[in-house]
Amino acid sequence: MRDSTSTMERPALAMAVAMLVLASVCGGFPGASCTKVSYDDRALLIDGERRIILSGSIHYPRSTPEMWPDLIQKAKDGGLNTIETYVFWNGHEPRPREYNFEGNYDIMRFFSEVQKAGMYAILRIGPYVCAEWNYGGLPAWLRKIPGMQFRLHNEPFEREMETFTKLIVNMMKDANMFADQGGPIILAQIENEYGNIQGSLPDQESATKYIHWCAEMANNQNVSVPWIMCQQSNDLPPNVLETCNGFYCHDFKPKGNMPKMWTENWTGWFKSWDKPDYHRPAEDVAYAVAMFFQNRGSVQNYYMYHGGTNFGRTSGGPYITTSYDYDAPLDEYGNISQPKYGHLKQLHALLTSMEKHLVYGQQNETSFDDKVKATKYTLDDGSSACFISNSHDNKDVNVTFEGSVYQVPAWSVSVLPDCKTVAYNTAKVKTQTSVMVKKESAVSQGLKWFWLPELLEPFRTERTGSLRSNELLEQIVTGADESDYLWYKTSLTSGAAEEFTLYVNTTGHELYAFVNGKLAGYQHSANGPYLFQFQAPAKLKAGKNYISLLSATVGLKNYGASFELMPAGIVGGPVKLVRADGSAIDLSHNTWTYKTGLYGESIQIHLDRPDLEWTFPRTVPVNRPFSWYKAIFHTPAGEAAVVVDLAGMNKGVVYVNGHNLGRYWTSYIAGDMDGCHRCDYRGEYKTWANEEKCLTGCHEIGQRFYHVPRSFLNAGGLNTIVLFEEAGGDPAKVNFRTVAVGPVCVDAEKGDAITLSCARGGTISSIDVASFGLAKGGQCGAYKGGCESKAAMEALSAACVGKESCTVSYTDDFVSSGCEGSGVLTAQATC
Ligand SMILES: *[C@@H]1O[C@H](CO)[C@@H](O)[C@H](O)[C@H]1NC(C)=O
Ligand SMILES: *[C@@H]1O[C@H](CO)[C@@H](O)[C@H](O)[C@H]1NC(C)=O
Ligand SMILES: *[C@@H]1O[C@H](CO)[C@@H](O)[C@H](O)[C@H]1NC(C)=O
Ligand SMILES: *[C@@H]1O[C@H](CO)[C@@H](O)[C@H](O)[C@H]1NC(C)=O
Ligand SMILES: *[C@@H]1O[C@H](CO)[C@@H](O)[C@H](O)[C@H]1NC(C)=O
Ligand SMILES: CC(=O)N[C@H]1CO[C@H](CO)[C@@H](O)[C@@H]1O
Repeated sequence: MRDSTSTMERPALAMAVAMLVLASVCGGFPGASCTKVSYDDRALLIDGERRIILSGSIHYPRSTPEMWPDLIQKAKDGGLNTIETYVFWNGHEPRPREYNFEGNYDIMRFFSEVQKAGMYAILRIGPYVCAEWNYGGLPAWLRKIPGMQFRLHNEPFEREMETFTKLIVNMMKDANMFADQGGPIILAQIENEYGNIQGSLPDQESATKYIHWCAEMANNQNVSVPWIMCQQSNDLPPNVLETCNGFYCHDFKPKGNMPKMWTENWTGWFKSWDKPDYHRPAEDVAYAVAMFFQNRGSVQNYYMYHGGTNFGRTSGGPYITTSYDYDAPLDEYGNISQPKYGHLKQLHALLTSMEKHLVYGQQNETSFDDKVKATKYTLDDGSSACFISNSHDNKDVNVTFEGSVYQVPAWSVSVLPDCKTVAYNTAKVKTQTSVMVKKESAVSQGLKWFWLPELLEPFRTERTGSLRSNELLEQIVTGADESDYLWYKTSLTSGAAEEFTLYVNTTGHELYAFVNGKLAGYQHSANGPYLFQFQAPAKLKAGKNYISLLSATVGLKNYGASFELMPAGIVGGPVKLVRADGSAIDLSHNTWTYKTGLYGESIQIHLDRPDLEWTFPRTVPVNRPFSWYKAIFHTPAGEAAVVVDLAGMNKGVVYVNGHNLGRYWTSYIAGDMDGCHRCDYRGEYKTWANEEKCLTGCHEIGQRFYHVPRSFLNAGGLNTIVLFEEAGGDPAKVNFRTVAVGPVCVDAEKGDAITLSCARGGTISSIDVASFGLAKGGQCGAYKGGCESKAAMEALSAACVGKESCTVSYTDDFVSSGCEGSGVLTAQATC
């Protein structure tokens, strides 16, 4: 063990050492073109040149290797120069020293795809990553190691963390992935958002020792690129760089000689089963990014650029959905989400064109009031680039700057690459909105369902489990999170038949209770407290009786101080049989036997082994808990993304051709929130304190559609879908859909070229609207009213119908049609 206190006493020396490492001659790797990465107070220096970094997060396990090249290329086409990802420890090391680098965990393949695309990479090892990922990425088996305390100064945790960090670093080194080896990696991260929780940890001295140990350990890896820590202002070790996470980071001030870096600019927000969908308006994301660069930011990353899917058992929370769409510029399926993608792409192109001004220019600010200012970046050659920002929530302003008047709408930034002409305003979205629709595929017709009951008997009655105890044990530690399910079973002898209420105090997340093999009741906890008191009628017979409790988790907590200690399952109980008169039999200290997982999991039903005898009943049992269903289906034609609609099901897991697509919980209806009823991009975007806005899907199924990546399907062939339905549903309603562009809409002002486009494959079938004065915040596809411009309607219809895309200039004819108004024309077409 390293004595980290001695480092703390020598910050200056440590810093000098860090600088020395960064400054050391790069190379020693024959044949590779080595790139030196260093930094100053303005920017990262790549081979001595200050650069701006426009980065986007794509988490490799949340898509498939077949999707990676397309996602990375779309990020590049969208104007980014860097891809950032966390590293997912519990995915790579599911059991101690048993590693997985296959399929969507093939991290080396992901980094070579980034390299092939000619982009930089940011390697965020963590290995605690939060990320709405199961247990924040930490393996649950760590909890079985004696003396283990997560994210504090203790030998077991630091040893395991160092072992994994070294493994990843050495894999990257062996493949020459670091910049000085000719590879794409320009930054590496250790730990993650520790500063957010450090103050709430039980042992402050241990916490500070730990975070300094992290920095020291990371620097000892000699990776030749700077190590960063995000959200670590209060106790920043000397040899790492600090970065900011949040919806806005323009007011963030790094300490000392460091550039202003933003590792997580949240493009949207994650979804939970009980919540509607979050949307962060494109105007506001663009505002935040422009403000960041206006205020000397130079390294910025979109969290997420592509969110993707929580396949298998990877979603965290609990209660994070299988979809991790995040309202990102690339949607869950990897399709471009418009207008966000296009609106940001235009901004990236401008920022890139202004790069020299931003990182070398002399900065000069003019304030008009406390929320309106112009910033000018001037180079020695006299050329300059400017921003004018207006941070008022609802006050548009006219600014006189260098002799010209500029109208700057509330909550927006204008970008003037030559300090004269406004090339872009963050609030004026010129990119079309594309509404994606899910069209039912012909392959859904006549699906025939096979059925198999989950074999419950062994765990409900005689069979002894894998473990025995006189205590009611915590589920995460007991089962090491090998399955969502843990059986607790006990027996008792009764002198006579008697009626009770079975009472179980559990920390969640779900509980099924069986009395003598019969299901007595089911309950799940509410998102948040998770603790609940289960009650169900229980009839005992004279003689031996069995009480079996099946506890299920729905993704483990990933955030908060000591998040790992948040229990799951029936920790200590009590479990009681209560009589009508209130007297009770306490079963809490009975002998309980334990068994992890379902029978179907143990024989891997999802792999559809030929020796398994499915029944093919005339009427498939419906609303029957603990059922396995199977059907064969054809691959939908074409290239469009495929989803499966599970609206008729209840709660369970869905597999296609043996791939676990994730948990489904279609009986969970999203609640109502005020945010469903307001959407003004102006003003700070928040996802807490009941200040949400721009939500959709209140009162709708939390997640109805589940992504079936094309690479999981047999092109042109037959496929198998297997459902494990835990709570009782109806497979007859299951259908497959393909994702296509439906209605498209665009706003235009005089002088603009109006472009409408159906993505690959589709053509415009009709122009539905071409009007002035349509209310802002209306829904594309449902626009009505306004004052129609006949001329615009005719011009667009002539140019667009039957075409994949079309461009029409907004001419004077359009306005002379008798419409008064703002001059903003809205066009809506159907693909
Ligand atoms: C890092 O470099 C130092 C100094 O050259 C060396 O002593 C150390 O062994 C290296 N560590 C690793 C992990 O390569
Ligand atoms: C969605 O992405 C897939 C994969 O790149 C592509 O084949 C498909 O054409 C895209 N669909 C749309 C509507 O852009
Ligand atoms: C900065 O702006 C102020 C106020 O507009 C002006 O007086 C000053 O000359 C400017 N400096 C530079 C270097 O442009
Ligand atoms: C800004 O100037 C324009 C053009 O003169 C005018 O129509 C508008 O009302 C002004 N806006 C504000 C907020 O003063
Ligand atoms: C239920 O369990 C929780 C957590 O284990 C415990 O804090 C609480 O006191 C228990 N409640 C009752 C009524 O026993
Ligand atoms: C978790 C986190 O970092 N939250 C921060 C996100 O950004 C907002 C606005 O900058 C902060 O208020 C939050 O604390």
